[in-house]
Amino acid sequence: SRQTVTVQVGGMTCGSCVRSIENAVSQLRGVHSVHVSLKEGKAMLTFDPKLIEPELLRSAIEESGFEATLSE
Ligand code: 9UX
Repeated sequence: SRQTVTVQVGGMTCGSCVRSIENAVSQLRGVHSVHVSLKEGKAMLTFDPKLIEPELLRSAIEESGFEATLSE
């Protein structure tokens, strides 16, 4: 199954920030896709809710060095 979530991300200032978040999150088991928008300051993810939950996605982004807040 597939679910979507948006995470508000603070502290991104360049394209390397985007790539580091995409790399970190995409390696987590259960993540189908991740797209990070530098301009909008957010990450949009799809994942299998049986394998991972939104809070772990949020905390992985924070562990990468950014402020991360689940939205909606
Ligand atoms: Mo760019 Mo982002 O020099 O953490 S990598 S600001």
